[in-house]
Amino acid sequence: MKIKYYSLFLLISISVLQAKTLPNVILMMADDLGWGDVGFNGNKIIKTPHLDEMAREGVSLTQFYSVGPVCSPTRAAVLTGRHNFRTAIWSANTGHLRREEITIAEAAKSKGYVTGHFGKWHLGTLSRTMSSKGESRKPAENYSPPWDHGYDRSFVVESSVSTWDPGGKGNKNKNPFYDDGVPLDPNDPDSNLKGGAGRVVMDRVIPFIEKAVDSDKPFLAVIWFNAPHEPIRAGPSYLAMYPNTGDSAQYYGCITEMDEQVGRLQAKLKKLGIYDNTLQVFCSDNGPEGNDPDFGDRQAGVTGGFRGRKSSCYEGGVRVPALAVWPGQIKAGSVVNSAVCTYDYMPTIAEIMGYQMPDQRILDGENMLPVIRGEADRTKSIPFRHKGRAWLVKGSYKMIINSITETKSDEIYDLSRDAYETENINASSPELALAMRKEILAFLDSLKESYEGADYGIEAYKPLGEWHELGVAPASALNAKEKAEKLAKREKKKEKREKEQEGNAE
Ligand SMILES: [Ca+2]
Repeated sequence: MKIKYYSLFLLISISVLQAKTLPNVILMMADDLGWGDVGFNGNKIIKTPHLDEMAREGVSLTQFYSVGPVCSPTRAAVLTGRHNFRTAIWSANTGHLRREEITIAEAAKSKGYVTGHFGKWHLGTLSRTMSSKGESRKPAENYSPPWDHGYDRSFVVESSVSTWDPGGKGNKNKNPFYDDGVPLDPNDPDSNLKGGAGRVVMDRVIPFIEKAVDSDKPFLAVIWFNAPHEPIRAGPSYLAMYPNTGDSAQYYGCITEMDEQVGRLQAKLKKLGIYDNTLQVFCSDNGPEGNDPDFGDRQAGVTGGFRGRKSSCYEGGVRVPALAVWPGQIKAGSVVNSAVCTYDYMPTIAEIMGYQMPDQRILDGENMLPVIRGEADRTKSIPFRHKGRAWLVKGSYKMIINSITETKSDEIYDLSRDAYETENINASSPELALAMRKEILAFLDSLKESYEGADYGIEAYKPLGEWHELGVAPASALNAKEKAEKLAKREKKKEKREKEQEGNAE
């Protein structure tokens, strides 16, 4: 008996010791930030000095894929290491992170980490009775808050909020911030929801980190900033940094506000003496919103020349600005041009923390450490699926398809010499086309199996939501009249928002 107790004691001692030496992990993400919207990717207008400094202290990742070309899909990939269709998230504001998925927060928690999520959530509703998107979002069905997914601490908002005064205007607000599950009233003087959205979020991150350090525990902090997603607004001091740029100053200013908070975090990590023992990754969740901007547009994001923007399967939709810092582990000032993506977070974190998945479920990424250290190239292809298209990045090639059976419109680009996707080499590469198509179709089958619950080991699993076959509209797809009504409603909303933004700009 004594021996048993002794072994148990030894085991606990070892795990405490391991937990102490394990690195902290901070995953930051901007919302709709274009590849070309940061100084470290060559932007000459937008001031991002702190992100640029991080790139100098770590690695700049020039071919980083968000995976989703819109919000929720990428966020599902970040937390699970799996494509969003596996958890029945078809696009932004549809479906939710299913309870049966294993998140990076759950993995970290099981290894002794304290876990926190800050900023946007976008993976389900935060209340069973209310959604920022109204009744049609089915809040009871899609209730799936961070506190049900392995987070000890959360300060989150269901969907996008203004990048300035993000708390909204009052109690009619259907999209409040939830502080550990409790909705906040922006009119409460103690709610601290005024000013820059970056600061509002970072004011919650920093005490979380200080507390973790005090309790001698490693932490995982996931920080999903609101900038520069609509409603795009910047405060007076940030607007003043961008004279003579018209409405674009709002866009530039909200990015600089976020950057300032990234800098504040860096200073805090250094002051706490944990900077060296912390892996930090920063990326965006998809390409920039809107059309190619004219001078003075509020949606002023740039892709750095890549084709397409938010929602697109082309590089401008999914290739996003990214960097990683981990002093002593990642070479300062390095640049890695090999592909990495948000699917890779789960395998990377598992490697760092010594976490083993409890089952054989498919992970779509790989441990990114050898790649971002410049020691090896990626080994796995990166598969994508959004709406009517599926695509694959395999080595330097990228294939895009929009039908299971029809191959006429297939596209292949050689990204090593044609990163802007101007020359479709599909017709002249029959063997490559065959191999890549086969891989994409196998991926689509595997998505469907996961959607049906094959990974969960639950007998007769009943998935919510209807499967979306490539090239076939789901049976419940809106008819023409419904579509027209929905479009008109959206236009009206957009006009109203633009009016509000004009009002705010005055
Ligand atoms: Ca987004």
